[in-house]
Amino acid sequence: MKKVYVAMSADVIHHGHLNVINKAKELGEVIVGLHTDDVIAGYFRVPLLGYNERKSIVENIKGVAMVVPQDTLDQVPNLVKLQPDYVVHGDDWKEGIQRNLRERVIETLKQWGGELVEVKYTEGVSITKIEEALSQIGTTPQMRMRRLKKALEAKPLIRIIEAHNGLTGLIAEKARVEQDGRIKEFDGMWVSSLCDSTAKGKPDIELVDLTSRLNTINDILEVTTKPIILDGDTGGKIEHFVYTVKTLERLGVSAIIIEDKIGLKKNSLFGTDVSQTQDTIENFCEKISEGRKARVTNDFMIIARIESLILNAGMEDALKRAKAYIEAGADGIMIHSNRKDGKEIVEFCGEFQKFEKKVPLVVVPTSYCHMTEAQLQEAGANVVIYANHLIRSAYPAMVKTAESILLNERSLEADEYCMPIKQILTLIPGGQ
Ligand code: SPV
Ligand code: MG
Repeated sequence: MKKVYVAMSADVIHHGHLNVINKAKELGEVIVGLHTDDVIAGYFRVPLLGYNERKSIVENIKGVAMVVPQDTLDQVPNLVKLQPDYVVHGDDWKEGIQRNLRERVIETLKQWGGELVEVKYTEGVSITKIEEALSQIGTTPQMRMRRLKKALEAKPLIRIIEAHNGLTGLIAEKARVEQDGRIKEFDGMWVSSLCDSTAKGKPDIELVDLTSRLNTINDILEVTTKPIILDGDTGGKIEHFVYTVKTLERLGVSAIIIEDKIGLKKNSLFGTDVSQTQDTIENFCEKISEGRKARVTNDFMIIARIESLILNAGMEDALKRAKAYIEAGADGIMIHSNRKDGKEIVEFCGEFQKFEKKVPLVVVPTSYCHMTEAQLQEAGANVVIYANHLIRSAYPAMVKTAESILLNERSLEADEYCMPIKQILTLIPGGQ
């Protein structure tokens, strides 16, 4: 019996997959190389189904003899191991990044006289269309909440961007670029206290109360499906925090990050220019553990944010607190810094890697914005939050337009800064 190799993701199974498998079946015994979760997450998006779930579906397709993990996009390592007589693939990989992969397959097969067989791409199947349809259906609070933990399991680093209303939520949901054959998207949204307050014309001092923050969250929930991380400021009084946890979990928010400060909270990026007080380790640990007890599922995450570096309390204090907060049950740690060089963040991340008990590590590269995601991942970060960039880019653009109208006493000159009327009318579908 000839050996036939077929690589696939099989996250959303459709008749195109079956066409390829049927062709492969005619040629011999079919071995499916199933892309692992991190391959799909790295090149596309976090898979809807995990590897084992996808494996058991594919194993049960008639004609599939075996499923093996395909842990790179490149099939060559598996081909060398299995030495199949045939590789079967859709004929849609002759262009773009896939072209290179195709050539490598052909070259490798030559070593033992193997052959690439291409099946005509199945017309009418569009993963993008299927995805659009799925996003039209929407999500449930439970499904959305889980997506953050799933993304953390599937990817070494996830990227989050701030959203402070429905429109910025839609940008976070839909922004998508393709680069070197990889699809890049944000994995979720950060509802920043700074941006939520600023959008309401108020200072970032816990003045915007929970009810108002929940209105913002609700506007975002209504038009998006990606996970939400709430900037929970200090979390307030412990007695109040337990209610906040229950409310957020019920809504389908995935995580709250609370910072270890008490008294009148000011924004961390002021550093020591304003007076701010750090909470005691004991009190903050109690807040974390009471929050943990209040939640109904394990899917909701309580992430502890350490302000020691912001308040000049030192690296040792930051590390001591990280250990204590993890012991108290924190599902993640956020380390913040307002230094421009990023060195203390890299140092903290390095020490954090040595901990026996580890949880996902969150960083917010606002001050040290020269650092790339690759560098932060290399340092040991698992979540990177772009915490204020949509409001910071929108505000100057809006001021420029307003000033242009004042100067010219008409809007003609400002028109070039504005999107065409036709485009704004159809930006949000369903208005016609
Ligand atoms: C926020 O976005 O509100 C934050 C992060 O808390 S920072 O502004 O950097 O303190
Ligand atoms: Mg904040």
